[in-house]
Amino acid sequence: MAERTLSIIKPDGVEKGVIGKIVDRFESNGLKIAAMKMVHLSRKEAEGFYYVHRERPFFASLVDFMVSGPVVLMVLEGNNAIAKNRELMGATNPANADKGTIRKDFATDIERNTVHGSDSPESAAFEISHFFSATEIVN
Ligand code: IDP
Ligand code: MG
Repeated sequence: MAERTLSIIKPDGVEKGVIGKIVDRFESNGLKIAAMKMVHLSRKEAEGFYYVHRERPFFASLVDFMVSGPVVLMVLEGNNAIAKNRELMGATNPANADKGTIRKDFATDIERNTVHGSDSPESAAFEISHFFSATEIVN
């Protein structure tokens, strides 16, 4: 089923200079870039994006990290894009991530884990609309 999902290359991924390598993983595995922009998130944007995690003990630190430098926001499109992106990303904690996944290869730790990917159709719809207007996404 053709689907869209939100991907973020987090500040550690931009800082490490692996934007191109990460985009290549997506394009080489059947995911098309339907929208893309580099931005430096405001605290308000980052807090709104991670609203579901607001009660978690790591929330404040996570928001600090996400506003610490620029990020690359992307809409990825393809068959089962949500699950496919999560598979390419690997586990949240890179120590537990499978070989060959983005987080295994590039992440620093459970917080600075290089990429974000939506985890359900509902979160994908919320997250895409949080950062992109309809006219910014190509068909
Ligand atoms: P996910 O990104 O794999 O979906 P979530 O549980 O949704 O993982 O957590 C969102 C983000 O919060 C993670 O990607 C990571 O950056 C950060 N995070 C998650 N768990 C921890 C933790 O235990 N300590 C610090 N940061 C965490
Ligand atoms: Mg998540």
